[in-house]
Amino acid sequence: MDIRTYKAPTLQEALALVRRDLGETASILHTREVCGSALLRWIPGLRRIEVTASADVYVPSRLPPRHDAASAEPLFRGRTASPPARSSADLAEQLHDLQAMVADLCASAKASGRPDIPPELFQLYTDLIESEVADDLARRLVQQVRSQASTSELADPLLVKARVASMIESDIRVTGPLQVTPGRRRLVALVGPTGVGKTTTIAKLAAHYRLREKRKVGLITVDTYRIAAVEQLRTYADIIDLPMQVVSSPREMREAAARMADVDLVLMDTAGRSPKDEVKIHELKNFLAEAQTDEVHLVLSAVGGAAGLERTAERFSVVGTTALILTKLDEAAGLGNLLPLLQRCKLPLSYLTTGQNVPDDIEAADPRRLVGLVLGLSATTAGGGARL
Ligand SMILES: Nc1nc2c(ncn2[C@@H]2O[C@H](COP(=O)(O)OP(=O)(O)OP(=O)(O)O)[C@@H](O)[C@H]2O)c(=O)[nH]1
Ligand SMILES: [Mg+2]
Repeated sequence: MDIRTYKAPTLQEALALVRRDLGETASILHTREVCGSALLRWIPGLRRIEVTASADVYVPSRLPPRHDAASAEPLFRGRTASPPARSSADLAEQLHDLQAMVADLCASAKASGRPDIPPELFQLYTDLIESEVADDLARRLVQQVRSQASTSELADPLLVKARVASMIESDIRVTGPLQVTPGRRRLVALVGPTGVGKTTTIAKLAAHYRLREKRKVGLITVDTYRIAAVEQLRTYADIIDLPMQVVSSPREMREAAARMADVDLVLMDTAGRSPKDEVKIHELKNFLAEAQTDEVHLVLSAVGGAAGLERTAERFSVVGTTALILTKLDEAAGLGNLLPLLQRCKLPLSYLTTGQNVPDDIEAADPRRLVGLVLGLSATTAGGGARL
């Protein structure tokens, strides 16, 4: 289904764009005020109204009828000025129109073969769409809620949201934080595409386990492809006061791992790899095999939508991935498009990261917290979720 968003300085202008593109019969699914940040909202001219609309979905349209210039009546007259008194004949006529629209809606949903959206769950449907949940999945969730919830539950938007949250939650598997036991070395590697936050996440984990948990932590990097990459990790190793080994061949890896025999937690940083580059991914596999890693966490960024994430997870699976870390949740526009990945990916989630701050912006993955973020029920700020 084609769902589009339009932004303009005023609602009227945004609605005019909808009309121009999608025609008079388009349905308005959602309107909201958007702005870069809370601070910018107060700067005149930066306030924008976003309208989500579709010409495909047929719902009683919220698009107000076009007004002739001659009539010069403002749009949404009822909200800005006192509504004129209506006769009971007017009201009866409106009621009749509404009933006809609902009947049309049901008929068109049946004709299209798609399950219709019950009016009491339409708000849930538009909320899911606004959270970037794909249309098919949003409809499926709505149907599931409808079949499971009692009539009284359906009448309460909060209960409805809680039910859909628990339905999504039940599909998300998590590992819990890394289990680090003194005297039993655990070797954990982070792998993934370039720039997703592997090194930063290693620094967050290293700082947490060394400074807060008082464990012996060591770092190994096999990212010798960029000079800056080694320096980046070395800077963190110096600040946190950790031993660090730089490895440039699988043979050196075995020696480096042996030198860290008395460390409780070895965190291994790797070079970012394109999921399409099978040769480099195979090379990575050889490094990890020599190190005899206990865990390999695939790091994926939530920024830029979920398109391709499942394929990326599949491509990296050959190196023996055991868990999934989702980064940059703070930067992602909507997280609903992560749901197919979370539902279908075989890897359990280990950590979520929500910013650039080391060591604060990381939390052990928690299904409830993640679903809260996806559905916009909690903020992606430090302290928003359970810390490590
Ligand atoms: N907003 C945000 N930025 C992050 C997060 N995690 C990492 N970054 C930023 O992402 C950028 C890349 O981070 P790196 O840790 O260097 O990424 P990498 O995966 O090691 O990159 P390569 O080694 O080049 O593959 C840096 O600017 C980080 O500060 C996060 O959770 N949120
Ligand atoms: Mg890196």
